[in-house]
Amino acid sequence: MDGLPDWDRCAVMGVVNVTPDSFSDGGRWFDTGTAVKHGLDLVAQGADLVDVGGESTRPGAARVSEDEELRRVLPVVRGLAGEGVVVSVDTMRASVAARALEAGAVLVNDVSGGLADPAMVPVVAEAGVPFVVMHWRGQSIDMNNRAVYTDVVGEVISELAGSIHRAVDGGIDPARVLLDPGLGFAKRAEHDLALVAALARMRAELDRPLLVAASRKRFLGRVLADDKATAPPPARERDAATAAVSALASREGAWAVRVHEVRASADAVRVARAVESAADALPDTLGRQGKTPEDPDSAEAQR
Ligand code: PMM
Repeated sequence: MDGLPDWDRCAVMGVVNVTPDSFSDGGRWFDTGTAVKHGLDLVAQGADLVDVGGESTRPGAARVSEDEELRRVLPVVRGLAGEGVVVSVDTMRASVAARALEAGAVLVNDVSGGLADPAMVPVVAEAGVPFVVMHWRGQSIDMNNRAVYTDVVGEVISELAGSIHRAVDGGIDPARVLLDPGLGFAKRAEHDLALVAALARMRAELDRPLLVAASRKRFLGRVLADDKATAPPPARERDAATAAVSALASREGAWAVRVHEVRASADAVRVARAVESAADALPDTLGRQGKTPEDPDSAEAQR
């Protein structure tokens, strides 16, 4: 991705939520010092970049004020960037994105894909930084009411295509647009699973790098609960399931996974990369590595 280091595998984006109320880690990294230390710990555990956010987007969450979001995010971005960390800012506000970029962030992650704030696309275009466009159907306060689809994969692809258009029309270099299916945002568990199953199609049809953010989300709780009568495990007991999605996403060619617990996903993407290299080296009857000696058309067989 233009403007970022070149990772030769799926990257791992560690999450630092400077919020009192995020669904899985709200309140844990709420003061600047703790948040910066946590970001550095995530890098030590294998994160390639760190996503800093100051506003919870869990279902039902109300917005925080701009001043409060700035107060939470800026010192943490500054602290991490000052230590050489590749920082992205998770915000729907253009003003917060602009100030975070000044403070050292190098990527803007907007869960609304530019829809929440009309000033966002111009700010990102002017800064010339990579922009994550997530599939989004409206603010978290009532997003669950919008989890209605007849063909979730087709609709998410076409709505994301609309967001790409708006971003590019607004001056953002298409080479700097990243896409995210928005797992858990106006989606039920079956929608999230269908989207994870369709990552390759999404990549093929939209032809942009994908960020996959399954970390600790409800659909994983639902899968682990096994049946509807069993309570899902709490968010912090969904990290192994998250790492499983990281391996799958990596195998489907995702650009990055966004996770709260980094170590397991850092291992997962490295294993997926090693398997991919091994697959590339296999003689392949379809001819990916040239024809095998047994192939009647091969030079060997014709001798
Ligand atoms: N999910 C959350 C926050 N930011 N950003 C992107 N690009 N994709 C997501 O799915 C996403 C996000 C939800 O809250 P969390 O920070 O606790 O994961």
